[in-house]
Amino acid sequence: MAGRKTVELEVYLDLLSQPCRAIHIFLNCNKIPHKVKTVAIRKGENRTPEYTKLNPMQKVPVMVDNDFVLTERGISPPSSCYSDAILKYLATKYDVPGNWYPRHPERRARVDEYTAWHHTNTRPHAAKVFLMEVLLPHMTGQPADPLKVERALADLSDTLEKLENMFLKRQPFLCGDDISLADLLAMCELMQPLGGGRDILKDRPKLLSWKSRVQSALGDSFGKAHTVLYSLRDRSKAKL
Ligand SMILES: N[C@@H](CCC(=O)N[C@@H](CS)C(=O)NCC(=O)O)C(=O)O
Repeated sequence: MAGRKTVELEVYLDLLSQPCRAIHIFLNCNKIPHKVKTVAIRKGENRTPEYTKLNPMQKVPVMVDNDFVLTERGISPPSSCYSDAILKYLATKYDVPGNWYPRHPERRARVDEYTAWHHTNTRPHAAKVFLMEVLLPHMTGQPADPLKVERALADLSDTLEKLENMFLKRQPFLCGDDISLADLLAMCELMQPLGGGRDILKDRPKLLSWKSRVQSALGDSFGKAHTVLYSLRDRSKAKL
């Protein structure tokens, strides 16, 4: 029928943003019909009057499901911000396999337990390495400060150890035997330093095996969402 709206779910994303990639992967992996509207942060598209009306916090991601607008409210890293509201909404509303965000109270609480921890650990610590090595040098034209990078890497290392020794101690995925929103959010964050050519998982066999389990559970959607980050990595390698 002419003019009939077929796609009602819209997401506003910049694939250089970690939580945006998590949403992109989740939607594609679960074949949820949606439309992507690209908001390029580097071009200031998150600060236009039109976008500010949609999300006064001027952040990505944003989801619009019919008339329901869900924005990610947060302050820039390294402060805490909350990137899981959209994913939890999508997993609850759409018919996706139960492993993503289990309905069983205890299993769901395990995912919530990780995502609460994520916002003050995995997210700010991995983001800070990217900030120091990629964003700040790009914005100021000055090289990264080695001391600040070293401090950021030490914080991140502490987080990686907790992921290995607590969350993955006796199970293949962060919250149990199958992939959940926790693994998706965590992996998208841990990929971010790669944009500066830094593979933070390369000397950590336990995390590398987890990464390959996560990647095979996500299939093509993982590579697709990371294409832009991979080109940034290739450009930064070319500079070294
Ligand atoms: N609460 C959000 C925060 C979103 C957020 O910090 N988005 C960043 C990209 S990852 C952003 O939009 N930054 C643009 C800016 O601060 O100008 C989340 O964790 O998803």
